[in-house]
Amino acid sequence: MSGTTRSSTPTRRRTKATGTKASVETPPTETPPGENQPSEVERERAQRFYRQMLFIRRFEERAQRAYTQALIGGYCHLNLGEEAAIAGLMDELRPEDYLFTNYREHGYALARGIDPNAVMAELFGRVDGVSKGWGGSMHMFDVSHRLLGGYGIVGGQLPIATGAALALQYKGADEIVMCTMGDGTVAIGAFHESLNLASLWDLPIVFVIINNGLGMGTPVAHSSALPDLYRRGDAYRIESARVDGMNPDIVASATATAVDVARGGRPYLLEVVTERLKGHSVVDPAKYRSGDEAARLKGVDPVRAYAQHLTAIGVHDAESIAQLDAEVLREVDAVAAFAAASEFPDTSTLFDYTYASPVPNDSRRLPGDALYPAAPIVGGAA
Ligand SMILES: Cc1ncc(C[n+]2csc(CCOP(=O)(O)OP(=O)(O)O)c2C)c(N)n1
Ligand SMILES: [Mg+2]
Repeated sequence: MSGTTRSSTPTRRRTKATGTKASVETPPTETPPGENQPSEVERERAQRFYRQMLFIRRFEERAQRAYTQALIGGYCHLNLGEEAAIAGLMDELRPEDYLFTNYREHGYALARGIDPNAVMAELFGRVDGVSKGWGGSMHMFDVSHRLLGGYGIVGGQLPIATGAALALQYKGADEIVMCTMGDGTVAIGAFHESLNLASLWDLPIVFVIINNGLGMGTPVAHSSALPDLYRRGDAYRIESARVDGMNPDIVASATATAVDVARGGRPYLLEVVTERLKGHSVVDPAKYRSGDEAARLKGVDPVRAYAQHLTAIGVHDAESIAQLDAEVLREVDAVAAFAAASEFPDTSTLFDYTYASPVPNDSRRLPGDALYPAAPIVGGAA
């Protein structure tokens, strides 16, 4: 297991930009039994990571099943393959830090500590959901856990997250913002505007690119003129790095550095290289993938790889891994049952939380209502 060296958290300061440093880390080498045994703290963290990753995996598989049973509607994007990235990233945030992410967000909500019942109930569109059933898969929002969305517009979260970081700086707070996005997001204008301002204003924000190789069906090399996405930090004097996102220890170690920089008053750009094991959303059969690519993916699984690693270093064995899996599956079954038993919101409450305060000309049109109210016909029959 790779040790994570944490520098002590600096107080908020204005630091000079250090330029881009790329560090492509390699997976940790296995430790022969008896040598360099992990410390108790490392064991606990490894067990926490594994449980988290396994829970996300089983939760997402359950969501996929529920979708095919028409218990979930609308869009639904899963974190299958990104479990290690999520576990490592989220573990380095303090509870009071803020997270903005995109529509591929269930795992983040879970790792942030939101009740899994509320996450699944949101997918089912029920009143006990984290957004009261009105947001669905893409729009989870929970101020108490400092998850400020869930955005369906690619890149929509970036300017808002940057503004939140400005607010924190303005207040002199010690909190930071983390804003995650996909590889397909870096060509959006808001990416450049946000990074530019974050650097000019020394904002306490970590931008994270979850590079799963694809924006829907488009490979990175076809969408980005500079496929080394972390190097886009250069254009804005933002320190950056690329890490292997298939191992939570490596992700956590890189995140610790990024978070320290942000808490010190400079933005950071972290590219986390991971895999999307299934289609873009649950209804995408991913036919654009070649046979070779599909075969390669069968051999890639961060959850399985971490289980093997933990078995090799003596943190788990085959029996404890199987027991844990059974336990998690039971929990996820209970979560799905909770969601199915929750009520649908009443349509009369549909607009209650659209705006924080009343807005003139607020449209209250329901599906089926006329787009424009019928205008009186001048000179028409009475
Ligand atoms: C502004 C905008 N353009 C296009 C879309 C349609 N769209 C939804 S997801 C997506 C791909 C984004 O890929 P990436 O940023 O890599 O995230 P991933 O889905 O891989 O997590 C696109 C083009 C959108 N939602 N918003
Ligand atoms: Mg992508």
